[in-house]
Amino acid sequence: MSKIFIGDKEYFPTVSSIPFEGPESDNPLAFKFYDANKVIGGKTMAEHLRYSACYWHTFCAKGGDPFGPDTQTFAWDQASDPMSAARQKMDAAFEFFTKLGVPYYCFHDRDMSPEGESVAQSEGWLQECVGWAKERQQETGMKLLWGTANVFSHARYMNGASTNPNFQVLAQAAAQVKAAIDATIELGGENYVFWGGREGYISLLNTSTKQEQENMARFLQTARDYARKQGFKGTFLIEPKPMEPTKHQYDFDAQTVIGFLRHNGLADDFKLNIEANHATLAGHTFAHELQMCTDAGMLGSVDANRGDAQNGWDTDQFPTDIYDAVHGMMVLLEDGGFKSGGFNFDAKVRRESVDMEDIFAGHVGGMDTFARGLEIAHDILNNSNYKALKSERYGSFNSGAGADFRAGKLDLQNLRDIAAEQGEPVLQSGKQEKFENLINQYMLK
Ligand code: XUL
Ligand code: CO
Repeated sequence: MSKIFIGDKEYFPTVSSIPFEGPESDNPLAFKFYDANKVIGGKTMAEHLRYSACYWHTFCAKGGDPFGPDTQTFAWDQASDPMSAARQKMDAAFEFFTKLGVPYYCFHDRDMSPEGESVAQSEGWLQECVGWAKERQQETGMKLLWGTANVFSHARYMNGASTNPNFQVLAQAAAQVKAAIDATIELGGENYVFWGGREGYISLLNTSTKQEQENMARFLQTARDYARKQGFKGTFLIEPKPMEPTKHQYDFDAQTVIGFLRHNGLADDFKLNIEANHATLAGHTFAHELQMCTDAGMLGSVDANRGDAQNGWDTDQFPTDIYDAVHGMMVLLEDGGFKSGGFNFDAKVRRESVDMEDIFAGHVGGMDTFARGLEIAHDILNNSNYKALKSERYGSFNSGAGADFRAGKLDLQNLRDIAAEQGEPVLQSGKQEKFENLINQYMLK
């Protein structure tokens, strides 16, 4: 087995580069469907899917839950001081990315670099880590899909960051966002993400929701203006989530966020980062949230994961549901695919998955799921009569009075007169069962 390691130690010695071996392979650490160079509809799988691994779940979270402490032990956490640990963690991370064969990664400031005792110390440490990351990106060819700031874990953010009732806390969040934007620019990041974290409320009794949302908009405008002035050309992304950690998050779902961005003059710079588990927490499907974004021309990127069908919190499991992947890929392909975004695995192995190899297995499964989803969705859209069936439902708008209505040529009196003249419309079947059967036919053939 050829050694791949960054720095002076190999952190995953039992795992080599993950090969593509095809669906007949029994090797759990081989791709069955993700063949990076396979061309589907003029683009390689790698170009379509733009896979990314995340720093936080993969190298920071260690299986702790509200009922018990960590179950997983990481070699890089044994270092004697926080900056040595950060450096070792980065070596492990880049070894992992390289062996897995993902082209992108994502991070929060505090995933990569520890919190200092002052704003200046935190900034200095982050800059040092960014310097190492830049070297490692050059060495491995890895690229940054997006950067972000963790303005939700520290105690000061318990009442929110940009929506905190205390201006001093908002300023602390701004300092972190500024440093994280600088880091993202330095590392050539293609996007910058804002996830609402604790931007929401627990009790309406003590909360001025109007002021908090105005402050959030002003904060985002200020961050955007700073980044653009510094030369950031990438896309800003908002990641909707309906609840958790606050009872009610302001960025509830895609349609809420799209309205907020348009209302606040942010729609030209911001798009959305859709997370599958957040979609289901909002009572939607993953495909619905993607569709709302593409309808608005605002689909930016995807946090790929899944929830648990029986419980109502953010379990961040690796995506394995092929049906969901097919539906999601159909929406994405109909929109022409990713522009600046990609599939970032915002997913973690289970608390009980304590072998170091398990993080490879989780990503391999997720990458295979969307690769197969891509193939099936492409087949449905290009070789079945799916699109024709769907557009037939709207055929009455293609000519005559229907087309005149679409063009804004009819007033309410005209519509009334048409209704009176035509009489009761013939019932037109929605044919849902035929649509569902068609998807299954292409999935199972
Ligand atoms: C939290 C979540 C975050 C964001 C980045 O639910 O998804 O990890 O993706 O802050
Ligand atoms: Co996420």
